[in-house]
Amino acid sequence: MKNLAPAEAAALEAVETREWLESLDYVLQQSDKSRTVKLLEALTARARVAGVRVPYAATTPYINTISETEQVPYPGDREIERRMKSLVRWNALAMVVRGNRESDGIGGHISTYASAATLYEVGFNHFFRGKDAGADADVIFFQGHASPGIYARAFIEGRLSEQDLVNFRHELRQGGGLSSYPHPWLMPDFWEFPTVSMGLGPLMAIYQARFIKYLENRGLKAASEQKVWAFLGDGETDEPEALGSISLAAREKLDNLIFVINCNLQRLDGPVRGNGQIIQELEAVFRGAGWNVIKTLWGSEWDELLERDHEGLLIKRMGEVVDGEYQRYVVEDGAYLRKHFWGTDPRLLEMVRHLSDDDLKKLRVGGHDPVKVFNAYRAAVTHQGGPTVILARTIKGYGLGEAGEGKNVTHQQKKMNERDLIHFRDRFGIPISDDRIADAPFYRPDVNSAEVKYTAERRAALGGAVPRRVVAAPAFEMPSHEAFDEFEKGTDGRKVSTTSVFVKLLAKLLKDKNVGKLVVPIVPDEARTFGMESLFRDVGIYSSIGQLYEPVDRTTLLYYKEAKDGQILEEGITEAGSISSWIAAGTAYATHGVNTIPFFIYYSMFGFQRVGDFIWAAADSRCRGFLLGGTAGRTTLPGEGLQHQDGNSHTIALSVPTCRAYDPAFAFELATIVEDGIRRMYVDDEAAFYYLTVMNEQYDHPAMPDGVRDGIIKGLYRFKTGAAAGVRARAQLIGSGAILNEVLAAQALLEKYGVGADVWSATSYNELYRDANRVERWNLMHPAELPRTSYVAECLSNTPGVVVAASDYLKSQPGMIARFVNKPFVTLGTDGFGRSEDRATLRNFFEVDARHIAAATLSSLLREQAIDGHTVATAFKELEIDSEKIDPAVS
Ligand SMILES: Cc1ncc(C[n+]2csc(CCOP(=O)(O)OP(=O)(O)O)c2C)c(N)n1
Ligand SMILES: [Mg+2]
Repeated sequence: MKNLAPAEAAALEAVETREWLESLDYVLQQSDKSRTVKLLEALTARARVAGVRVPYAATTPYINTISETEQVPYPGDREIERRMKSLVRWNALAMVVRGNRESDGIGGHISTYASAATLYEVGFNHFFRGKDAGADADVIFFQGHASPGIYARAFIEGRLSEQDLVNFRHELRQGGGLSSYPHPWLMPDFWEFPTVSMGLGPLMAIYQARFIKYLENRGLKAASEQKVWAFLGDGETDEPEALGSISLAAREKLDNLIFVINCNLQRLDGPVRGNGQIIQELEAVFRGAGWNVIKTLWGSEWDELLERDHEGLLIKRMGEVVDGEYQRYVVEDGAYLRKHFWGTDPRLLEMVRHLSDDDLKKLRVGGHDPVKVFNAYRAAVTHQGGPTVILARTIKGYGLGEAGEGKNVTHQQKKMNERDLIHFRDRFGIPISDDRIADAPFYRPDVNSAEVKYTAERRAALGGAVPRRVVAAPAFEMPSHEAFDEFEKGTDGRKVSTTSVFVKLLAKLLKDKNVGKLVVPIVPDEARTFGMESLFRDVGIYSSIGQLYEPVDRTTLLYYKEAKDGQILEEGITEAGSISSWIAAGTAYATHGVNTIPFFIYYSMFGFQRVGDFIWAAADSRCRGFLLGGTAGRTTLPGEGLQHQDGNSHTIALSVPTCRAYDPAFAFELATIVEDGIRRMYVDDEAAFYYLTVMNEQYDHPAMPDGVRDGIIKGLYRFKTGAAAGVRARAQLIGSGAILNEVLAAQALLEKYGVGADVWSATSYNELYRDANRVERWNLMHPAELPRTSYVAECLSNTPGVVVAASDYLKSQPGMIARFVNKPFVTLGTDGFGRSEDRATLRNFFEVDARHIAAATLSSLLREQAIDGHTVATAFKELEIDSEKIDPAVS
């Protein structure tokens, strides 16, 4: 054709195109679809060899992925389901409207659920499996702001009372209320997973799906049909956590995972992508990552139009309208649609000539059509070999009409006047009379009504109510004390770090006959940092496909062993992913009825301050387990400098109510805390988890003194008594973690200046503070009764001399307990930015070495006039204290 005249060439091209298409039609008729795919692949490959650059298309046309011809008919009773859905819509709306009338500003959301109602109802009626389905029960992350709809359904099902709905967002009323969002902490029989800090849900869902495969591959859970459903907003996908691990889901072939993204094209302030198309953007991202992407964009009314779209004009038009414009169509009438959507081409206008403006307005989007949603879900649950994402197009505030449908303010809409309520009632056929409508009464059909009976039958067939949190873990047998015993004997002069003590303890627990299988070690590419590589060989690294290669270090003792039943979750460099695995494992006692005990060890600086919000969600989830902040301590980690040296984590840990944080110094302390922690979490069922900082300084560990077990757990015990006779003054020195050794050295220094000091180990300032607060509060509330004494006051108040406390963390750590001890109290700590330096220099810089501890003690004693100025001046000189040195806290 190269040498032909243009007209001739065009004619020939048309013939050629037709022939190719006819060939394709023939193949489509004769063979199944896979044959077509193979042919197209072969053609593409041949073209590539010939140097043709076939353009890469990450997206498909802006139409439904599942064509009408692929659909199966809807299996349910459409009419009953529609009525039920309308009632759920109404009660959800009434709950928020009434709540805000009664107490202005109480909040709640109407428009999110209004957009998602069909997505949920199809799930409830046909897919979501409840707890009675046993191992097959689904795991569902509900979109947090859709909670009113989930409550409204539970109300109609008879699981919640009218009073519960009245008490939405009034949790402190008599009998309790409904929490604003999914919070297992506040509604432990209802919600399973907190989702409302946006982005956390999707990431936790991915790791939950992966953890299910881990449990199944390790024989801790029967192989199942269980699915993890994560419902999220399109705006939410801007959170890096939401999309951050989608490649893992594809790599791990998580066909038990389904994301449903409610694409109402809006977020809080306005359109998600006014000038673009969020759905196409998400399709590209998920397809690129290897997900099965199902777009559900158009309702059944469009099928006939698309069928007549022989020239592809409609598809083209659908694909060129930006989201801001699509949003506009929601608020405009049919005439506007005719002019602006269809009117761009006379042939398009012709296609809809037979439709009235009203008809045009009634062409639904896919996420509001149960048939389309059902078929999308069906395709998702039967898809094998990878995760599925459903991009369901919906309308924010669907049905609210003037009160907010499609409007930018709709997310915040909480109030509706009588006219709006009447409009909504009429649109959804709610049987409430004119004279009552203004009060927005709840409406629950009779238990014998078709809606309630149908719904109950559907739920019974699918394994019972959803959502429901049930704890059905089997009885727990404590590990044998032998696993901890060794650490109580001390290291006999051998210098080891608390990190290696932990790793040794972990190895012992992994071998324990009671808990060995249940231990889940989790590490984000730091195993070698913590000396854990011996575990690679011993218990293997989990890999869903085993090991397809011979590891480079195969001949060495500690080779990199990946196995299908491997026990270690080596997550790679993702603290967010690792903590999500930790949450999945730490809540498995409820989600899966398995008492897994997760130990997540990481660089301590990259824990609370990097993934703190996940830790908060873990607490909300009633998560159990151990977090180990490795390489901890601002001055104990040398060299790494400002971004790595952690002096903060204990302070942040205090803010998490169910977190018990410890800074142990000695092997026996660590072993005692872990043993007690396992008992309290797994035997006594306490809803708590543990945070332990472990350090990499090596030193000798003494044997466990008698009678200190209780003090270790409570947070303080006297480790060593100082000289009492023949001394000029007395003092109480407190240390924790590696700094306890500096305190012990300071004790020796102080003896030279005639000061006899006792040395205390503070394993947990946070626990001491909580106890003291509890006691102080009791005393405040009971002014006429004998006051109680806090544990820390019991320990220290009647001891002689001043108190000096030093740690590798902020001064506020010991500072928290100072006011409960009726004595002069000096706190030393590491406020400020870290530095790359060696340990001794760092401790001098932050003034937490033995010299500064001794100097601070003498200084405090002088102020108390318990020692003479000359001795202190001499000591300062001999200890080389630079009184004018810069303040590390502000340098
Ligand atoms: C981490 C976080 N940041 C901000 C918010 C506040 N917020 C709640 S809903 C919302 C908009 C949600 O938009 P989208 O995800 O599209 O959900 P939709 O309601 O449209 O379904 C925002 C910003 C939050 N809950 N979490
Ligand atoms: Mg949205």
